Amino acid sequence: MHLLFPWANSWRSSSTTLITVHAPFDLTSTNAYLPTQLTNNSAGAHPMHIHGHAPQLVYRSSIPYNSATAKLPSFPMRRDTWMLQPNGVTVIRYQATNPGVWLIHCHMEWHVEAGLTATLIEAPTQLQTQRLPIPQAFKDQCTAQGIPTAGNAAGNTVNFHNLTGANTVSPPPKG
Ligand SMILES: [Cu+2]
Repeated sequence: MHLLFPWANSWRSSSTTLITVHAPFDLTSTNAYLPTQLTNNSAGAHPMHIHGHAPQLVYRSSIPYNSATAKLPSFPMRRDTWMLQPNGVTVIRYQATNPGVWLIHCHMEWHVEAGLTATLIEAPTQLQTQRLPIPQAFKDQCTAQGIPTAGNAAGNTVNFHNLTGANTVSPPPKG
C-alpha cells in the first residue's frame, strides 16, 4: 500500500506529499508481522504514532528500506511514538490481530490538521462480526447536538453515496 499524506491543499498552491507510507493494503487479521515503511519527504521531523498497536521499530535511516538486504534487530524495541527524522525513513512492524479502525498520524496537532493522518481499517471481516453496540449515552450526546445517529456521514439513510449536508472542516484562517 502506498499511503500518501498530502499537505493540505488549502495551505499551499499545490499539494506536496510529505510522508509516504508503504504498508499492506489488506490488514486482514494475521499472525504475520507486517512491515510498514514511512518515508519523510520533508525537511521537518514528525513524531509518528499509531493507534491499536505498540509496534516494533525495526529500521531508521535516511536510506530507503530494502527488505531483501536489511538486517532486522533480533530484539526490536517497541514504541508508542517514534521520531521520523527529516528526509528519513522508519519501518515499524506489528501483527494485525487487533480488529478496529485505527489512526496513524503525526503527534503535532497542527500537522494532523494539515493532513498528516490516515485511517487504517484492520481485520474488517472480524470487526463486522463483533457487532459492537454504540452506548446509548453516545447516541444521546449526538441527539442533543442535532447530529444524526443513522445513515452515512450526512445522516442520509436512503442514498449512502449522497453526502450533501455532511459536516466539513473549516478552512484555516488566512495569513
Ligand atoms: Cu509532524
